Amino acid sequence: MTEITAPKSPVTTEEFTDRIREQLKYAQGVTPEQATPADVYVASSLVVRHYLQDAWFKTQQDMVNGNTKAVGYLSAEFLMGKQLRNALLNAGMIDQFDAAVEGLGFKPQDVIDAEYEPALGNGGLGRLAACFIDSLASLGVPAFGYGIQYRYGIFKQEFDKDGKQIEKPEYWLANEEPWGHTDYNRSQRVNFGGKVVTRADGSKEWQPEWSVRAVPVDYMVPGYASGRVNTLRLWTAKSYDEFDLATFNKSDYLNAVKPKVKAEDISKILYPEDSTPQGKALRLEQQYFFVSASIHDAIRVFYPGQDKPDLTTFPDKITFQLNDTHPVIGIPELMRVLIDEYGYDWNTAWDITTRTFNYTCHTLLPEALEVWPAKLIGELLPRHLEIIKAINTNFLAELATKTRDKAKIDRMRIVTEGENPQVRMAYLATAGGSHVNGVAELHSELLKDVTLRDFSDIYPDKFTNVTNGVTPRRFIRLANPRLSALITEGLGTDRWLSDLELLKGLEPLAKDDEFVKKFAAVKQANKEDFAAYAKREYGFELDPNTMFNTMVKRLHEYKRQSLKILALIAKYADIKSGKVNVDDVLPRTVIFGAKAAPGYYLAKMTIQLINNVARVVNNDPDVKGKLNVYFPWNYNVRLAQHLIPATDLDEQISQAGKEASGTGNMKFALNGAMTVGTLDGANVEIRERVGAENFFLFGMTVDEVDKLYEEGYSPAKYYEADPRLKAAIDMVSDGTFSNGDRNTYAPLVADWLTKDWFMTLADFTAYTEIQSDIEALYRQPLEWNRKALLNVANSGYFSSDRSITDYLTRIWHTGPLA
Ligand code: 26V
Repeated sequence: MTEITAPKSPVTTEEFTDRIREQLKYAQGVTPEQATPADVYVASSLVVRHYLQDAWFKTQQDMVNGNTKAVGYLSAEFLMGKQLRNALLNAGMIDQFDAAVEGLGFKPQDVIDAEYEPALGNGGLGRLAACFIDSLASLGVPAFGYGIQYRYGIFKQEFDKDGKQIEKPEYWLANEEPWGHTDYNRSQRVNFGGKVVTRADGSKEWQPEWSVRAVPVDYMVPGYASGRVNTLRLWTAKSYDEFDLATFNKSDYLNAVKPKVKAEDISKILYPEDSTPQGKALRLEQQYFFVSASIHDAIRVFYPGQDKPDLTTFPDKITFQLNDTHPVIGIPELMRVLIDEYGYDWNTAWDITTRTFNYTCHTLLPEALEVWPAKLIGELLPRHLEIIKAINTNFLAELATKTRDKAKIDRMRIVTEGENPQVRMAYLATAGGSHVNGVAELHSELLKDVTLRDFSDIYPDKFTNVTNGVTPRRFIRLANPRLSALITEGLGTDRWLSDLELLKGLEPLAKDDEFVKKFAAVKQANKEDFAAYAKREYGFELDPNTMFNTMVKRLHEYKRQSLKILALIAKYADIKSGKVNVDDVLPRTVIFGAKAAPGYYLAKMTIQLINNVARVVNNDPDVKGKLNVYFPWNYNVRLAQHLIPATDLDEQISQAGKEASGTGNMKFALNGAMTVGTLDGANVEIRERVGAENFFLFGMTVDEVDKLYEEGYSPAKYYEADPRLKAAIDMVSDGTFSNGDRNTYAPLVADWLTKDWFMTLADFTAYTEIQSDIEALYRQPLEWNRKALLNVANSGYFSSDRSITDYLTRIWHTGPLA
């Protein structure tokens, strides 16, 4: 007997239908006959929100009245993906929704698809934040997600006729958006600019020059089967004045609206860069904007109606997690609020602040660590610069009591010396918070040993690891209903959705050929679905009887999409030169998904190359359909949910020591894909858990990489040494993928041959060698699927519920509401 523990529906199909009709009538102003799927989407979403309302109230009341410390997850990005079906699942109303919508004459899928995806994140960091707030609510932990409601999300990616990336604005808020509730009565003033004056009593007064109204837009975050509903509070920037009347009266209309435009620009657009900080004033404005509003909001929530709250209890009310360095300006902001607004002395304020904040680092690339020019901070936030300098002075004094190593102390400055002093945000976060964590074991080790080495020497207890995870609700249950049903059948319960380690119970079933065949049938059906989806959405003709081999992630040199495309070209060259008989080639469909930062030249050129390899290879009759390359544009959460369940082989091939964790790797393993990967990020832990024999490992280790850098890396050597690598690179140079033009990819080729910072060439041979193992196994479907099933069975650890549990015990020291 199968034990079903999914949340009980609060509603019958009949009620659901009536409520949708009601919303269509009163909110949408249409009859069911006039309604479009988009109308039904809005109406159903409002119905779901109504059903969640009481649980939302209760969660807030229990949080404020009880004594369970809440979590404030401060993040510049929340990459939520579509809301409706997730909310239906978590609230237990999926079946009633499907039946009601069908009864009204609509296809549930059309209604779901009518939702415009909020793409308020770049990639892994933003999606992790979304998984984490789902898990917090599912575990019943009181929490706020705090961020920005950008009017434009990450750009919409298109390809032009030459295969180049084109960025189009993603104006998601142009559409009706039923989930966010704009709460004008809970807004906060956020100030900028001006100067600091010292009062007669020696206290400081910031006299700002301009201010912005931060208005919260609240999203419900329903927990899965927990009865709890948390809040994602995204701030939107509004001007205090629509326009300046005096200027307007002088007929200077443009200047009259300037202050409004400037204020509202703050939440206008998500920065599409995810590695090189540009040091742009607007970005610092965004960071301060949401963090300042959030801190004041937390004080409002936890000390309601109190003029003189006792803020020494603040760290017992809420703990703020800094998602990367983007919200780190919150540390001097809380100091300022405590000292200037509430009159605490420095030491008390510092004690409160350091007990309130913790910092998660999400990168290993030194160039991705944010550093702000002190001058810029001084112009925008003069009082904060004073506070940061004082923090720095006190910190250096404290260090002097802990070490005699002057050089070390000097390296640890939060504010650098010299003509153009810089504020290092990662250092400020480490000094100003209780804990620092990396996002996978290897990453946390490297943080301690390399990136923040001096800090971990002096404050070893601050450092810890929390390996990332992903929510099984969205990424298994919603994305892969067939596999979910099979798991539930295999385990005899659906409790795995809230306790993912139960997947371990599938392990014995890997010995049962009948079960493995069912598992294989699920994958096959998912591939057929994806082929139909790709046909509909992109006009692609995918053959579901080929291996689906996927590489989806941001385009970055360190992630090494180049390695994948070069290996593919080498295979193509083998076919063209007759070195391999095309009839012996294992049929493969390679699918890429990736956005490049608009200013990242080599990344954009790599996209162009992949598109042109696709054009040439897919249309070459010599290939006989054995190699196919597709690059669906605008990779996003929706596409991920379709593609991941249909993938046979996933690529996680970053240079060892560069990918902090990866979370795509977890989603693929949990959906029964095999991984080809390096010993990097969470790959290491995935391989440990699923077993070395069930993971295709290749490439240099971190130590080997370091050694090679030290010896002096010369990529040309590898080009000369491996004829297949040479053939592939030559094919890129000789115009095969550029209609005969030899210049198109010259900068890319020059980079490979002379710099190749991430050692793509050095790992090429190992990468192509492992392909024979992969292909040999794929030719034995039962054995392949057995191993893929073992990946599912042993990946339960990678639930974001487990990550959150680790944060609770290691960092936050709180738990579920009573
Ligand atoms: C960094 C920056 C740098 C300043 C400019 C704006 C900006 C915007 C976003 C980011 C985030 C880059 C860091 C990031 O996404 N890290 C990824 O975090 C994932 C979740 O922990 C992890 O799985 C990936 O390995 C890691 O690359």
